[in-house]
Formats: sequence, structure tokens, C-alpha cells
Amino acid sequence: MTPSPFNKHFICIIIGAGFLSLSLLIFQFGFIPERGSRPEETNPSEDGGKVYVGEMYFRQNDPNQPRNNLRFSEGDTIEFYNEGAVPHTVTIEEFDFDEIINPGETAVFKADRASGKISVICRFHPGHRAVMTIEPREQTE
Ligand SMILES: [Cu+2]
Repeated sequence: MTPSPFNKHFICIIIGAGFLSLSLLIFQFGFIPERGSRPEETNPSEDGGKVYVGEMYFRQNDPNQPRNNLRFSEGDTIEFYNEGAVPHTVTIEEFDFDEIINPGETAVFKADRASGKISVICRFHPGHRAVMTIEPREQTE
């Protein structure tokens, strides 16, 4: 019996198909985007920040900022969170902003323009106040 040419062909086809599917696999996986290359998810904590409000203080979670001295940038969204035991207000006259925050609640303030040193006061407690500065954001144009 002579070796069948069909068998040789068959082996060639199997090997060829194997290489073809392997290269298709590599081709396909080469186009799967990496995890890090997705569009950036907006993280509120990176845009602006949080102010913790308690009995007679406003503090930023920043070791460089002393209590009752708040510093933000124009465009920041600032969350005033009442970590105390009694209600307070966040009152910023220059921005016509006045919100009552009960314990555990948050008031959101949008710093939509820069300011010099302005006062943040609590209407419920005389002397419960802070100085806030909203820095202008640098123009990149
Ligand atoms: Cu207060």
C-alpha cells in the first residue's frame, strides 16, 4: 500500500488550521484594552474635598490646613459633613449659601468662582466660624 496523499494533506490542514486559530487568538487579545486604559472615572474626592464640621470647628482633612482655615480651588465641589453631635449651619454670605446640616448629614457647596478670604459661619453657634480662601484655577490656554 502506498501512503495516501490524503493523509498528508489532512495533517497539513490540521497544522495550518492550528496556526491560523492561534494567530487569530493573538490578534484578538491584542485588541482587548488594558484595564488602565479606560476613560478616567471621576472621583469626587479628587475634585475638591471634604470639610468636617463639629462642635466649634470646620476642618479639612489635610495636615497642612489648620482648623478653621479652609483652602480650595475654583471649581471645587466641597462637601461639608457634620461629624458632630448637634446641628450646625454652613453659611457663606458671599455666595448666598446657607444650609443646615444635622449630625451625619452633608451640605454640598460648589466653589464656582475664586475668592479672597471669606467667612464660613455657623448661625447656631456664635464663634463657630472659619476663614475660607478659594484660589483661582490656572488657565491653560
Ligand atoms: Cu455650629
